[in-house]
Amino acid sequence: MTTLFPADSVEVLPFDGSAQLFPSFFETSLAQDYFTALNSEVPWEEHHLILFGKKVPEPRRSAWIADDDIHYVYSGVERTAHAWTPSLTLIRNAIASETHHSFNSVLANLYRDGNDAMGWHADDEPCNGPEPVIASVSFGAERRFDFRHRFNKEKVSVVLPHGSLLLMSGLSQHCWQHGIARSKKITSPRINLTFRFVTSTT
Ligand SMILES: O=C(O)CCC(=O)C(=O)O
Ligand SMILES: [Mn+2]
Repeated sequence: MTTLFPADSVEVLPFDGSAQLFPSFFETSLAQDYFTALNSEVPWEEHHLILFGKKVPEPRRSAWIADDDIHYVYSGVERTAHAWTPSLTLIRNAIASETHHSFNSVLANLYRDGNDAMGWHADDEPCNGPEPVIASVSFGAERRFDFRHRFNKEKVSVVLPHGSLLLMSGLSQHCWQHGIARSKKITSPRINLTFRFVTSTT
């Protein structure tokens, strides 16, 4: 059997699911071109979350991009899906052909600097299916990605390099939560794309 994967990959999770890191999935200069293109192509939005009954802005910019027939309800609100941009289409195609998985949507996140973050969560909504396959691509500043086991609280961390792919699958969303912590040391932006295959929730 031939594998289309780049030779060097590492398994990040010790058990209960898989998170396979391909540190240089895209070579540096292509990754830089994608960062620049995505920064201007993606319709970055400020979203809000309800924290202790108060509406607060999320500490990052984001945008939801999906195929035409996909509707997605997030916290009771239908999230408006944007159209695929040229770079997002190229990246989706590259990832689909290398991983042999298909993706019909992507959540794009822009962390402007180390003050932007993402809290502990798992991508385990029913629309993601029973064992979601999530392909997470990173461009720009390196950030630490933390996993925390839901039941025994074991922690595992990995730094996500510019141009890397983290492929999460199996029980990873059921048994582990993940997040990106704030870091005062980070002064430059990072773009993250999490490709998913979702079933419509409306
Ligand atoms: O920025 C990251 O690496 C994580 C993003 C993430 O977990 C998500 O979009 O669900
Ligand atoms: Mn996530």
